[in-house]
Parts: sequence; C-alpha cells; structure tokens
Amino acid sequence: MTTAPATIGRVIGQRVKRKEDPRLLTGRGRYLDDVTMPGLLHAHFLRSDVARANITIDVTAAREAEGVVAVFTGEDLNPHIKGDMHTGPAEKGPLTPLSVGYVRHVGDPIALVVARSRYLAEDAADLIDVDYEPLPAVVDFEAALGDTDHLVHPELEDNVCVHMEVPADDELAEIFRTAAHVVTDTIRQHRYIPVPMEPRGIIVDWRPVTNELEIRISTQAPHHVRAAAAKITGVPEHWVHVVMDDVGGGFGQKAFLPRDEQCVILAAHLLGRPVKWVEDRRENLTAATHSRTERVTATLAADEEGHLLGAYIDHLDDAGAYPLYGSGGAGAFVAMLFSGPYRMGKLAWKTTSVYTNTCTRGAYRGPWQMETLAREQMLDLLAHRMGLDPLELRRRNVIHRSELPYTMPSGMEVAEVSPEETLEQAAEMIGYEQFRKDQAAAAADGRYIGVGLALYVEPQPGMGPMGSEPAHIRVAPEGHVDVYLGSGAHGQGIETTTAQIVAEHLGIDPDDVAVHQGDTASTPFAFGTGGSRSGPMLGAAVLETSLAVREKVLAIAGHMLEASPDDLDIAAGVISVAGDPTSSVTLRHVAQTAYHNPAGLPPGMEAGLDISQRYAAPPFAFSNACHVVTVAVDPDLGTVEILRYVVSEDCGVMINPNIVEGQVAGGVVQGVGGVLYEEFVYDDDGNPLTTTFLDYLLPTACEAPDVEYGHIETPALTPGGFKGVGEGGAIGAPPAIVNAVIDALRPLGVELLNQPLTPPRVLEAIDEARASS
Ligand code: MCN
Repeated sequence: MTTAPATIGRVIGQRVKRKEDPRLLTGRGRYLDDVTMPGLLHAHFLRSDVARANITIDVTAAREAEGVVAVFTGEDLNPHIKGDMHTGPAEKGPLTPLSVGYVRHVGDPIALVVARSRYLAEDAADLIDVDYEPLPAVVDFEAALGDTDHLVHPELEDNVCVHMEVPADDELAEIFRTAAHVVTDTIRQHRYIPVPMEPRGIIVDWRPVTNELEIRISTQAPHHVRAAAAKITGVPEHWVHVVMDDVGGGFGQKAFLPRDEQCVILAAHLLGRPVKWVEDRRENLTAATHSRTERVTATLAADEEGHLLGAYIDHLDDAGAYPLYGSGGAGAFVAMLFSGPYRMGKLAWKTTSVYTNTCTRGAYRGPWQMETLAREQMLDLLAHRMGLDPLELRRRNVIHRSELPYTMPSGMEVAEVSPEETLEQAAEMIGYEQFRKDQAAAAADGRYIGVGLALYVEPQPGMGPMGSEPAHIRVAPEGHVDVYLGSGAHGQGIETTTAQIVAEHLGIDPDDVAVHQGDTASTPFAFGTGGSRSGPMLGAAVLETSLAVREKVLAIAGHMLEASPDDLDIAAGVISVAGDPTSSVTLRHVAQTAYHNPAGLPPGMEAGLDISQRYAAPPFAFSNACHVVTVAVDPDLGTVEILRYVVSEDCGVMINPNIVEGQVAGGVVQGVGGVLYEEFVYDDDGNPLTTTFLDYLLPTACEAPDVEYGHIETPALTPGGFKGVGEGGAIGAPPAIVNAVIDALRPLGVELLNQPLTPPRVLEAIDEARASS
C-alpha cells in the first residue's frame, strides 16, 4: 500500500523513471576500474598478517622483480607527506601513510608495490620479507577501555580515541531514586560493514611539467578529495583536478579521503607516472572501514503510567586501529539524539570511543543509529516490565504535532516532523490489533510470531562544511539545460531528482536536462554526499537556482512579447501569455536572445542564461519514520522469517516517490543483513575470520522483504520542503527486527536479545531463558 498525499507538481512528486538506470542496468556505466590510460602503472598494498606486532621488512627481492617500478615502505613514502595525514576532526592519535616498525591490525598497509601490471605487483609483494614479533592484540573494545598494559598506540597513555560527557546532575539522580519504574540494561551491536558493490579505487596522474595532479576516484566527495590531496602533496588546490565517474555504492565508506588512497596519491606524486589502485574484495572486507561495534548501557526512568522522566546513556564504541573521519565523532550524536521522537525530561550521557587492533571504524549509513537501536529496545523492555503493550507505551510518550517545535533534553530542537502520525499509520497498515489476536492463536498452536516497532527522528546536518550547497544551471543556446552539481551521486538517483526539480520550474521535460556531477573542474565546490542531505540541501539549491533562471527567462520573454512577466507561464518549453497561447516564444528563442542578441534584452540585463547560486541551510532539519515488522521464529532451528515489513516515513515533499521508496528499501535490506546475517568476526588474536562472502553473509534478493510503504508529507520550511531519506531504512530496521524476534520469543521467557540474531544465537537465548525459568 502506498498512501501518497500529494504536494504533487507537474514533475516533482511524480514517479519519473531513473535517468541513470538505462546506462547502469545495461552495463554501460563507467566505473573507476573501467578507466585506463597510456603508461598506466598498477599498485598493490602489502598488508600486515598480524594484528599487533613489531616488524622489520626487507623489500630487496621485490624491487628486483619483473615489471616492478617502485616498492615503497613507510620510510620511503611517509616523509613525502606535506603536513599531517587527513583524519577526522574529533579523533586524536597517530596515523601515517604506511606503518613503519609496528602494525596495528591485520590489513595495516606496510608496503606499496607499483608495477607494470596488477599481477606483477602482487607477485612482487609476495617476495617482501616481513619479520613479525607478535604482541598481545587488543581485540575486545570493552576490555580495551581500561587496558593500559596493551596500547594500540604506544605513544598514547591509554586506548581512548574520543571521550565526551554531560554528567548526571542531582535532579536526574532524584528522578532515578523516586521514579515508579527504572530499567537498566545493555544493548549491543556487532561489527558489520558497508560492503559497496564496487570496492574502493583511485587513479592518480601527476604531471610535473605542467604541475597538474589529476585524480579519478570512486568517492562520495570529489571536492573534499581535491582539498585533501592538495594538502598532503603540497600541490596548490587549483592544480588538482578530481573526477568521479559512476560509483557503485559508498554507504559512508567513500566519504572523505581514506588512508590507502592517500598513499597512492603520494606514491604517484613521487613517481610522476599514472598509478591505479583498485582494492579486491578481501581488502575491502578487512581493511577499508568497519562499523557499528558498540554498546549502550541505558537507564530509563518512567512514572506510574510509563511517561519517560529521564535517561542516562553510557555509550562505548570501537574506533578500530586508527583515527579517521567517523571513527569516534558519531558518539555525541548517539547520546544527544537518544530521546528521539519522545518526550523526555532529563538526559545525561557519556560516550567513549576506544582503539583496538582491528580495522578502522568509518561512517556507515546512519552512523549514529545506535541511539535508535538502544532506545527502541529499551522501550520494549520497559513496556514488558510494566505489562504494557509496546505500542501503547510509545503512544503515551510520542511527541504530538501540537508540541512542535520540541526541545529535546539535549537541547536539540526538532520541528516539522510527524512521529505520531507515522506510528499510527504503520500500526494501521500492519493491522497491529489483529496481529495481537493472530499471535495469541499462533501461540496456542505452538507457533512463535512477533511484532516489532521502531520510531525515530533523523537529523540532516547543515553546519560547518556541510552548511551550504551550490547549484549551477545553464540554459544552452538551443534551449536545453545543463546542471552542474558539486556533490555526486553514488547510487541514490540524484541525476533524476535534480532534473525533475529543474524541469518543474523551467516548464520542460526532465529529458531536456543534463545533470553533470563529480568533476571539480566544472562543478562548484561542495562537501559531498552524506548525511541524507542531498534531498533537503541540494534539492533546495537546485530549486532556488531554477527559480532564478525562471525569473530571468520570464523577464526576457516578457520583454520580447511586450507582456508583464507576471502574466507569463512556461510549459513544454514554450513561454506564453496566460489566456493567449498565440502570444508566445520558445525557451530556445529566449536563450538565443540571451546569448546572441543582448540588445533584445530588457534594459540593464546581463547577457546569458547561466546562473550559479549557493544555498545556506539551517543547522539541522529532521525527517522521521516508523518501522513495524512481523516475524515468525522457529524455536527448534533458531531461524527468523520476516512475514511483513511496513515503513511509514516522512521525508517532507517527495521529489520522486520511486526513489524515496528505493532508498527506504535499500536501507531496510542493509538492516536485515546486519541483524540476521552479517557479522565480521575476529578471533582472540585479532585474526579476521570472515574475509570472503562465503563467511560474511550478505542478504540476497531472496532474503529481502517486500517493503510496504506509507508516506506522510510534512514539508520542511526550507525551499521545496524536502527532507532526507537515504539513511533511514538502515536506522529503523535493526531495532524493529530485534524487537519483533524478542516479542515472538517472550512466551519462552526471552526478555532481551542482542544482535546478530543468527540461528545459534537465537537457540542459545531460548536455552538460557528456559534454564532460568
Ligand atoms: N529524495 C527525494 N525526495 C526527498 C528526499 C530525497 O526524492 N524528500 C531523493 C534524493 O533526491 C536522492 C535520494 O532520494 O536522489 C536520497 O536523498 P537523501 O536522503 O537526501 O540522501 P543523499 O542523496 O544525501 O544520500 C546519502 C544517503 C547516505 S548518507 C548513504 S550512506 C547512502 C544513501 O543515502 N548511500 C547509498 N543511499 C544510498 N543509495 C545507494 N544506492 N548507494 C549508496 O551508497
């Protein structure tokens, strides 16, 4: 069922087919590895096989191997970096291009071989002699916190990467002392990872004679790459040219400029010859970025009726071995967003991110979704302890529209959201009351079915480098339109939605709009894609720029037709006087006049039809959704079957409902994978055990549920009223599924269960519950 109330325009809000799909679905996309050039060399990393060790390395034989152009150790490459490595703003800790003398995780890069072919580079890497003196590895992130005997970074005093806190005050202590209900428990989330279909890759061509550094890269942020590459090489920014072709998914892993890519840039800059590096799947699984791996110990206080009075959150996450963007900075959001779409009196928190001898943590779709997982699991626990239905507990606490704007206890303000409406719509769509009856009947038959809810609000940050977004629109002399975007899509359909916004306001067909992205030489500076901002921010930038172009088109047409621009409209590429279609000019004619006949323009108007604008966003906008899922659990096999999956979401005005639903579905499937199938496992010595898709299980089309969508449209107050949607599926799915499985197993005495819900884990939980009952 799709209930799409319409803020429908002629093109905005329509289910326009994705412009990029014919190219991508017929294998005609151009990805990084499709690109080649004369004289291209190929790079391969030699990576540590041991999690923590002192090392010595001998590359003599590799340097003499066939086809090898260079073998870089850290001693060769690292001094070449200008300034510091490019890391995150919040994280402290050492990071060098290649590791020298000491390694910090399996996969840590220790040498880079550049050869005539990838095969020759890999063969030569086999000849490198590494002598490992293994040291005890720090693998368990909870143990790492207090461990000062084994330091991931011996230069530091402890294993702490980031720590922030807002301590509990007397008022909160009093709430916990006197509240009718206080529940405390620990919610855990295991290690799983973004796994883009296209792994990471980069081609770097440094031309010393012309002083040009050209980079092609699979990225989410070409302009960010440009700035970072300029910083680490010392090549002035205006001589760095970054191009991003089609990108086969990023999910956060290709935001910013990762360490390996920085090494390849430095190596190519030293060599003065083009170098390509494309990681293989094993590298992507073991050495790109990992995510989740965190726990929240939460205490919730509620009054007699279950109204939430206060909470204390102790959040701990695993930063992995190195400080990188996304490794520890998300913790504050986990804490500050913990109250989410509910009324809550007080909140205090601390968050710590610790180093371990495991792959570095990076951003993953909904990097702070732990707040939703922890809160929604804790609410179900509270409801269970109180003997209340989880839906009823949520109804008693959810923020009503009349209470907006609502200031969360963290001080963040949420507005233009509809948590109550999405909760009710989702409950209605799933047939919640009837399901409870079916569940009772199933239990009588010895079948275990359950229903799980998850409600959240999701911020789209619009501050700092994410605070503004550009768009450049050019009506070409023949009346077709080019749009240049600083951000670039890595799968989410921005070519289509951008064309829709422009077509809507310029009265043309989306096929008359070409969207150009990913080339720093022709597009305006932008932060890049992430934080579900392209709907709200890029959408607003494109809309405002389209309106500016429209205004100029109407002014020129009015001058040509001797009519007031206010009396004109544009449709099908023709500008005509309202009520008099015979009095008209084409967009092509207007464009020709703008470029070729300045004398035919209104007095004082600048020639041309080419406008570039930048939209400055408010610091935060919020979208929201409710996920509700029903499952059947086989208590003998421990398997979980998803029966129905409903998402009621509110991303404001939908530019394209097909794309919105595709984004929701993609995120949901990643959540399904995370909860039921995926787990990246290390043994106690830090050896990765899940290094292929045989061991690291991804959901396939067979495991993907048919998602049923409900839409509520609460427009943002920003231009267009669009809000973000890209990350939401991956935020709501884990708690909804976990809650449903626990709900199904309650008759067997299961009260709390942590992911991943693999069959052995489910059976173990059932056994434990039976043993303690
Ligand atoms: N959209 C819309 N109407 C709205 C809001 C958005 O039609 N009201 C459209 C947008 O125009 C865009 C898409 O929906 O085409 C997603 O927009 P948005 O929610 O703004 O998210 P972003 O484009 O900023 O994408 C980033 C977000 C994140 S952070 C990750 S991670 C992510 C994702 O979305 N990675 C993806 N979606 C992904 N989808 C694919 N296929 N591959 C990835 O790597």
